[in-house]
Amino acid sequence: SAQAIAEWQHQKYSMFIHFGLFSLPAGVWKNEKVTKGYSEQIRAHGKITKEEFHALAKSFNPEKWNPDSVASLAKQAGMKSIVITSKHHDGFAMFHTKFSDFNIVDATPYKHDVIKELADACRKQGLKFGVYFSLIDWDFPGASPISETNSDSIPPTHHQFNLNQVEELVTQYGPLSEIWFDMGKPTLQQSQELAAMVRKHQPDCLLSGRLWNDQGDFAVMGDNASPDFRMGTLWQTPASMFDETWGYRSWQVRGDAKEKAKEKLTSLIKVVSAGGNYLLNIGPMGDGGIVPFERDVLLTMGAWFKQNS
Ligand code: JFZ
Repeated sequence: SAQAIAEWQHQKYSMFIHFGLFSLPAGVWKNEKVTKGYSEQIRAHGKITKEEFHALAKSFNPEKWNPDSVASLAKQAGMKSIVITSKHHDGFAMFHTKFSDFNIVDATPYKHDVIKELADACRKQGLKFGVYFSLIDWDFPGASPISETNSDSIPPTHHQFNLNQVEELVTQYGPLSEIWFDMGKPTLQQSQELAAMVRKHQPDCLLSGRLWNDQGDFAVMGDNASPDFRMGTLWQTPASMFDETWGYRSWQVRGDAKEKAKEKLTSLIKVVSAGGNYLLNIGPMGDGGIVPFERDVLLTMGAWFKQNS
């Protein structure tokens, strides 16, 4: 609806969260830094077998994760919504799906439905809520071993699985402001079926352009990029704190939080003044805690808004 579009555009500044089973190895596998690729993709770049990766779930117990304080951090930072990874390329679901046991409730000692609890916390605090959902899943033959582009086609059984999980997400987690579909190479029909599934249940949920085949509602720029011309469409810039990774990486060199806040404010202003939405990422640690550096960056930005609004 026109109102949903206006509300989405009005968000301007939101929190992106890359949190998943990948947060636990945090860019290290068998005592070696995995320097290739983003840390949320360590399953592929670290050449971790399916058995090894699935076994990690038994030690995933992010007890420092606190959805209420994450939501209030977003508010203090001046953000209007949160978009979190419900399932990344590694196939681990951060919600209680009944279509695979490889999920946070059934496979870990933690047992909380992270998506449900964050959705509730956002609603309580007046924030919009959306989810990232990867169209590729390295548990499916055809997508694994990883291709260099992550743009593999999606076999019919995997597509049905995606449809099933998307249906869970749009029926069990309250109103979603957006679904951030990502990667893979669906056919036109597959993209249409995914869009139809969402619209049947949630006509006001906006879909990212990475649903492909022109079925999305908003265009997604490259990491930290903004267009040099006025776009004729809704658009968003996802921004990582560090160019090297979105998911937590224990050995990341972080530098000075004030300098980082200045850099991110500069690109936020560029994006928002050109009509885009700015989605700034954080990567919580394997114990669920927020990286202190990232918290400092967000609070510094929030303080700047208060002073300058
Ligand atoms: C994708 C994912 O593969 C990645 O792990 C992360 O989740 C990121 C937000 O999205 O990676 C991309 C895809 C496209 C671009 C950049 C990163 N791009 O077009 O610049």
